[in-house]
Amino acid sequence: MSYPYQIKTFEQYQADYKKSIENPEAFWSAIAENFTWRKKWDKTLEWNFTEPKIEWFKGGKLNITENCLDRHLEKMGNMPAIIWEPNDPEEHHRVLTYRKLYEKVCQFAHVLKTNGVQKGDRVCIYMGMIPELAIAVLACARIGAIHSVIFGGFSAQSIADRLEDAKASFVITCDGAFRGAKDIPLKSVIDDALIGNKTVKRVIVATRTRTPVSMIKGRDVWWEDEIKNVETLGLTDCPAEEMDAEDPLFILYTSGSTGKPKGVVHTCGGYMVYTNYSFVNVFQYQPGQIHFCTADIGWVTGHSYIVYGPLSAGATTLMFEGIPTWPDAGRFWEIVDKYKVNILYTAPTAIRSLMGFGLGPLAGKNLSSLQVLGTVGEPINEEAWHWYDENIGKKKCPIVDTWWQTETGGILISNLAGVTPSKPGWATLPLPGVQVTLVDENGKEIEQGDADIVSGNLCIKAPWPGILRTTYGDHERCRTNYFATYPGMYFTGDGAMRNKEGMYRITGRVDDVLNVSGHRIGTAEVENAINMHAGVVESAVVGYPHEVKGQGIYAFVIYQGSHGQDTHGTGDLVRKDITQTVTRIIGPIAKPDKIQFVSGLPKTRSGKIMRRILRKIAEGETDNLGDTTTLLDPGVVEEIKKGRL
Ligand code: 6R9
Repeated sequence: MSYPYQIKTFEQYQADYKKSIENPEAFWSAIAENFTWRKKWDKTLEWNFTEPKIEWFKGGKLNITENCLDRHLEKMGNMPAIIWEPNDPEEHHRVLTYRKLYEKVCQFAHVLKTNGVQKGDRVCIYMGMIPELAIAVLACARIGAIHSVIFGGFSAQSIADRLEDAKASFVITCDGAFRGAKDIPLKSVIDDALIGNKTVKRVIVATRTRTPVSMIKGRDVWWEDEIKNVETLGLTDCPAEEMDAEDPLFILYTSGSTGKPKGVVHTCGGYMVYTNYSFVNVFQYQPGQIHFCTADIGWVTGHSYIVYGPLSAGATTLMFEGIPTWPDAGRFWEIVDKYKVNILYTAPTAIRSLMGFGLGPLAGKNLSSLQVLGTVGEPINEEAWHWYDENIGKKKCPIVDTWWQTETGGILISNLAGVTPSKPGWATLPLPGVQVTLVDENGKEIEQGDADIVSGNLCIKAPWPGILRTTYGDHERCRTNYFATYPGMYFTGDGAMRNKEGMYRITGRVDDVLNVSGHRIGTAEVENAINMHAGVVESAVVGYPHEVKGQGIYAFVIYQGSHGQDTHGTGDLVRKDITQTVTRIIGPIAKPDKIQFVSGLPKTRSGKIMRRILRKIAEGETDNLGDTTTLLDPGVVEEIKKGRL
């Protein structure tokens, strides 16, 4: 494959950026020409950010899997598409060539069809990181079913909420998943999630861990049996469904500042073009290179940079089932060495956690294949950046700091590896087609003037092809969440700084969303879960700086337990109960790191919790709480300060 739209020099970046802003339609339609379309689009872009309504490649017909699979078969059928490294290093790895992956996707697409899945149906996928997960995703896309992948760490309750919101009629899962020393009973979690569910007709279960499962007659079938069945029927090639460019491709649930997670919807045409374009340019992918993105496919990073971006570019993508610290903290480096990985894309939290093990785990690992390093998910602190640069990249690999979101589909702000300048801690410049700006609280754009650095709320002024189109089943929520705060702009929820060169440094969320180990968690979600505990009267949750996770979760809880539990001294039992409740309702990723019992929360006279004060206390800045005179009971602040953990 060649990528005529791959930017090679800084000057070209500047020229392309200019072109993309002056005439976005001409710019993106020239890029879209490089893909396989059943029918070309009539209109490249139609949009307004008021409703909002965004349509890219309007009238175009395609199937994304023809771009990820079929078009590579003739010349690259024997090239590895997916290399899979199992959790247990002793187990044999698997390689799926483009030909093999194509066959497996077609076969499983037939399984979906024979089980009654139709175009437009929502299929929930809850699996571990095995090749069958990627196969399931692509098989859905092949027949036009809308996949919604749920990360294996979410609880039955979280899954139930998502199944209901998506009105999913099918579930694909595994008996269990291996993650480090753990064996997670996925099917059993699904069984719990399905209690009371009215929409799911069938559950397809792939075998992985041999954990005992209960298969419900008439509802549950084994993946392997179904494959045998389509083999017996002689079903091999499966023609791809013709999709409209604006037909939904997938739903991915993500946390916001209020309420339950929302289902971000991406569509076929724009998402394909944008993930491919950003993959090829940010990582400067060269044919034959091995790309290792360490994310889970349950997050957007896995969707865009393990599956769709790399495969649409004919790349070799490495998929890892396990975790960075098992069986020891040298696992990533062992994988890099074993497969001669060229591009490593991971999260700051993983880097910080591995830094903590020192250089021992690197001993004897040959990392000389590495050419490009990347980070994503949260701001990277300079110490971690330099450790990554010196010890992993040996100072010869550009590091791309890629800022983006579930809603953006692909990377929006990042340096391009070795092509545009990098700066530790800075995501740097927007990609072509991305019109970034900073605004103040009133939505007024901030001018740079003579200032070295300005800061504000990060917004985007015009659509790029990968932008979300709606939130599933609730378009109004999409409008109010992203397009109403600053009319005429997409508001990211992040704050950022900009320097004279026009580079951006993301400082973190400015709304009530936490970022724990690169995972987005809404404070309201955690509070609702804590409040489910019978003894809890009220709670407030804020983030605080955490050495490894980036942010930790600090909960202030008013507790009125029965049978005389002591919450003020050693209320550790109660803490454990509350933690268990959160794990049940959301999943282990949302567990509070600290729970402080309080007798009251700082509230305004109108009853609003003043989180600003709690945040400061959690951060340890107790001397500088600002104005507390508007509080209903200023005395409560003194008590909370004293009891700080
Ligand atoms: C891709 C992904 C999005 C939020 C985003 C921001 C934070 C992501 C970042 C970053 C600083 C980076 N974030 N990349 N912050 N520098 N390079 O992570 O999507 O899970 O939706 O999270 O993550 O706060 O708003 P998602």
